[in-house]
Amino acid sequence: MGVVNVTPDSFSGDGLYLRPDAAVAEARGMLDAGAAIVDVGGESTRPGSEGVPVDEELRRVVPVLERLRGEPVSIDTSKGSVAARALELGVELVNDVTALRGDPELAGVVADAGAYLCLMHMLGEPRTMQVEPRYDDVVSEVKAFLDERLAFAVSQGVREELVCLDPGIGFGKTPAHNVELLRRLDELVALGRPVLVGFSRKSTLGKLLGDPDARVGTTAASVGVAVAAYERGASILRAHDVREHVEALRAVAAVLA
Ligand code: HH2
Repeated sequence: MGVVNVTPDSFSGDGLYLRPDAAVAEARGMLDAGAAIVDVGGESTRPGSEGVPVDEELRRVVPVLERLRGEPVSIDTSKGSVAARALELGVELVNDVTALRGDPELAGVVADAGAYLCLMHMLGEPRTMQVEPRYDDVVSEVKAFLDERLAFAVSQGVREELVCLDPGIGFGKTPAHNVELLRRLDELVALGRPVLVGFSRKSTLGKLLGDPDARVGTTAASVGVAVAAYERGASILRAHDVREHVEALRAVAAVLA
């Protein structure tokens, strides 16, 4: 899954704000490089971010989605009205970092469209999530949360076979929590749904390499953890540097085959 941020403030610094043609070129490049889908987002969820009004989010993503019609696209949104417009424009998957806790309309929108849905774990909300996150056992708690949100989605009419689950790397987690989630990813895979992992460029990677103030991680570190996630059963890797991830994962898949 290639990341296409149509935002002025994404943590990874790749925001393609108000330049739909640049965002579309980026997305097409990712698909050419082997991405199975591109994830278009108009609201940054980086630690400390405040969220954007619906009109602004639509203004950012709609021109991009219009130009990408016919391509495999997901929409990174928590808003029912943004998802509804995106689905009209042919989007296949709704990627909701709130796991249907943000907007009560979203579940119905996804269910009515018969769309794929990603449910992600987040402790708290982006504005505050990195303020001393605490767990007794991060993996068990994330697993219980995802299990409950999956049951909720199904109760709202979303078909279980269309749902994937995501531990939410960096969303209310310390580097130790993020590493533990990846180390024990098999416990989340045991929920029986495809698992998506988004570790690409996240600050934990820079911290693992020795910079306590790191805000982003390198491409090499991102690829390394993507390979580790794949080996532990992840089905979808969300990445900014698609070509490097595809090359690494293809090679690893050949070794593991
Ligand atoms: N991470 C980000 C955004 N959306 N969605 C899922 N399912 N999983 C993730 O790990 C995830 C996500 C944050 O990364 P990015 O989109 O690059 O940054 P920003 O939110 O600042 O635009």
